[in-house]
Amino acid sequence: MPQISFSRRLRRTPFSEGVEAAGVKGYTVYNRMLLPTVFESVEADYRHLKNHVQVWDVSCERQVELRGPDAAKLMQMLTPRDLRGMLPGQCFYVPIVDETGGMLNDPVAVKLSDDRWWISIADSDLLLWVKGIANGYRLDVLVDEPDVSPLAVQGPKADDLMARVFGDRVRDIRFFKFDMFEFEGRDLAVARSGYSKQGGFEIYVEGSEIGMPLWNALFTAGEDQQVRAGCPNLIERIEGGLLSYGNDMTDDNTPHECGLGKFCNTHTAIGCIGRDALLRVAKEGPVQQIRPIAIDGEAVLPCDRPWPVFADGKRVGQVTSAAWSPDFQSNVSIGMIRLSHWDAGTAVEVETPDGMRRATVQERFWI
Ligand code: THG
Repeated sequence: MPQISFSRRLRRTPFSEGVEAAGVKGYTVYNRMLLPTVFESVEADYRHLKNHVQVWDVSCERQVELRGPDAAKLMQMLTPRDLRGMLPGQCFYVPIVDETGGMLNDPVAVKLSDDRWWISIADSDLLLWVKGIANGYRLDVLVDEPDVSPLAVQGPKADDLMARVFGDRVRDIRFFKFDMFEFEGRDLAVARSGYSKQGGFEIYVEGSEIGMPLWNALFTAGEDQQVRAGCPNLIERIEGGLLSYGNDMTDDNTPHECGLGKFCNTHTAIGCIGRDALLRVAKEGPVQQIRPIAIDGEAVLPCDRPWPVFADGKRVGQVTSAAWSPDFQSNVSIGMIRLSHWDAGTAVEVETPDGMRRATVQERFWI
């Protein structure tokens, strides 16, 4: 296979030295930055994540910082989720939509204070959209990308490892909340969140200089817990129904098509730029939606382009993420399926690169 060439445009991270020393075997590019995808093997990494604890370099989850008197107003313009009840110390998963109601990103919003927010973005150039809105509407707010790199600690032993480095107070952090913790004289936001269903934390590492010291502190503290370097795991995130922007949805999809209607309060999200468009489409309801799909047969190949889904010879959707699940002894996948065929139990066929496979729409994701 050809290799990807490295250059200044493909950004390294404050933890890249540690990631390489740990023997990273594969990367993807995310927000123009390196994101590890494999250490031992995707299956071995999966097993270790479910049994132990991993440290993930998710620096590529870049922050768009909003700072100033209009920060909260700008944040609400970006999303149909009603943010009025959101308090400092909370994180919200927020669909971001354009003027047509199309998804531009699905980040985690972090409210530091009324006039300071971080938007922890998925893989799209949200900074440009946000700067455009702030300037076009002449808002009193600064928008930039700070030197903040998230480091995730995920897995069943995450609480015990984090308590050794930051103290027992980390155990008190509730899901999608954060608190401040000191490391080498810096105050860092530590949230109970992360792109897995195994539980854990995300440390918003402010200041690249403390990246490797923190990385090393976690590995030293976790030696007897079998801590390893890891990364978002393809199998585990499909089992858990965690969506990947650019893969499972794009700006052609509304939040409702993505199953993110529960994160929309379009009627009360006054100021949201996509509000009128979403009110119109939400009235009819979506005609296609994200579904878990079990694909029969042997382990599928990697899904690097949408796989058409058919029923009775007619196209009824596509699969955009797929992997063999050792725990469920089946291929697990995420697809976008038309209304006529999205009911649980519906039999469909998926055109994979090594042939047509029988498949079944599932009632819910696996974990
Ligand atoms: N953490 C942070 N930033 C991120 C991600 C993250 N930016 C990129 C990407 N991941 C954004 N996408 C997601 C997708 C799913 C979730 C978070 C970010 C997620 N969803 C939970 C679920 O679906 O079970 C819970 C959502 C909720 O109940 O509020 O965690 O992972 N910092």
